[in-house]
Amino acid sequence: MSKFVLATANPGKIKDYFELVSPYPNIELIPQTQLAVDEVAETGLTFVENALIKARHAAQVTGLASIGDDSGLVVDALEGAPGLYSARYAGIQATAEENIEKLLDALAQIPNAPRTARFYAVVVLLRSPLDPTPLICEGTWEGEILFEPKGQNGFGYLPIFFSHPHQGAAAELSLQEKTKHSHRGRAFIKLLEKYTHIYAK
Ligand code: ITT
Repeated sequence: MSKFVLATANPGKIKDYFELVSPYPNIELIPQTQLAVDEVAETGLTFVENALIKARHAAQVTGLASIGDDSGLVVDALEGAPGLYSARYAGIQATAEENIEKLLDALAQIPNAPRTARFYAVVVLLRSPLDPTPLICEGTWEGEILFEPKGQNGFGYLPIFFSHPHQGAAAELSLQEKTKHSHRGRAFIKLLEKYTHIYAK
């Protein structure tokens, strides 16, 4: 049995990971919120730096191996914004609705803006806080920004994301469909394969 603290406080991410790990009975993920791990400042300038900061902090506080995730929505017409700042695009305490409104407004200011975008995730695995060889995998999910929100499922920017693999609005997908093709799903499955190959022999 391999046990990891999941270094996120985002309930939407936690649901995704529980779904993704469900076919693997030998992997146990414990959300950091159940282990009294506080949130750490995300001071990195790249997704990978922030994922490592979160994973290192959770490993340090709990003494467990950890999995960290940093992710966001990258919109081509906005030069990659909201990107690294997706969670706090409309302010530190911004709701998903406020972030969506700001993004749609920003795109509306650009005449004939291309709507292409992608979700991006980096997932890292640390065996200890000072692990010098973290496992690092990334995943993307290609799509386009809709003109208005559609669907009720999931979290964050899903209601304005048209998923190319599904040809539909991402917030209309079931959790199973979403995780199969999402940035997080692709990154995490690669990470599990790498982990099994390197450590779990
Ligand atoms: P943790 O740092 O505790 O993990 P967070 O929400 O702050 O939670 P990030 O800094 O990685 O995490 O921000 C990612 C943001 O990008 C997230 O809050 C959403 O707004 C958006 N996002 C990432 N993955 C998403 C997904 O699968 N569906 C919808 N929105 C997503």
